[in-house]
Amino acid sequence: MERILVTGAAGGIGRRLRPLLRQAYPEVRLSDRIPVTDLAPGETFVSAELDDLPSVERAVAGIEGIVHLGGMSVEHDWPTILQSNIIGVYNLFEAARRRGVRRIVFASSNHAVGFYRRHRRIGSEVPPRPDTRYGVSKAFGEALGAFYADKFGLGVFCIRIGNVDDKPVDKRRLSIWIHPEDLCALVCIGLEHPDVSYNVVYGASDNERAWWDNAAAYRLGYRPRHRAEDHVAHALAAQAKLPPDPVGDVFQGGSFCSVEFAGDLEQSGS
Ligand code: 15L
Repeated sequence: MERILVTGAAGGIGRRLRPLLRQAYPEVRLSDRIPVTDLAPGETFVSAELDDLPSVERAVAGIEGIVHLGGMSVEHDWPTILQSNIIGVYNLFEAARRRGVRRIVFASSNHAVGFYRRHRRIGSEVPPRPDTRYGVSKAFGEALGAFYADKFGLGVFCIRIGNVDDKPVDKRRLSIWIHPEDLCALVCIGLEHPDVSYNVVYGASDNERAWWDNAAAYRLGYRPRHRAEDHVAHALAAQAKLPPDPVGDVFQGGSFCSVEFAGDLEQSGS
């Protein structure tokens, strides 16, 4: 693959992936609603509003594979989630179909399954248990990906990303952290691997405390190089400064679960 598009390139994950993707792909087109001005050789920028299909179609023209990081990356009010993560992701898949794109790597999130309890170890085939409107939108994106894969033959690779950072920043992140280099390795599998048709994997490094069985990624050759446990002292020291979260501490989604929570702690989740 020669020409890829990274949507949401101005965001935190986009900024971290750009230098790594440049090493793997000769032409990297970046899109965002915010201009990216620090372009490196091999990078170009095109402005795109995800809720405007013609502008998304212009952004994907001539592209072989898309890394879709765009949209709202945390919980927000419904009108915002609807525009950016429901209508926006539909426009992205539809534009890709119209323009003959071969692969989409969809940045899903652990918050699509955030209401699973921490004592459970879940694989990527479990039903969604979203913890937020944002998590619902990620489950929608995964379902839309399955539809475009099955109906139109697009290769779709959904990564339920944990938390991308240089180090895990608290106890929860020891279970779900992913180093940018490991995420880039997963993205490249999603764009390149011949067996990708519709796949869902977890975006996690080699984490001893993982809540996720990531066999689906390992089967495709994923071999993470980073281990959360190497940063355990840092993460637990940061955790010690945080207030307890009686709801969030029960569920994998953490504070995304506790915000607005009015459920029954015994009954909610799975
Ligand atoms: C996410 O999906 C968010 O995009 C990110 O900002 C983090 O909050 C992460 O999940 C997390 O669960 O730590």
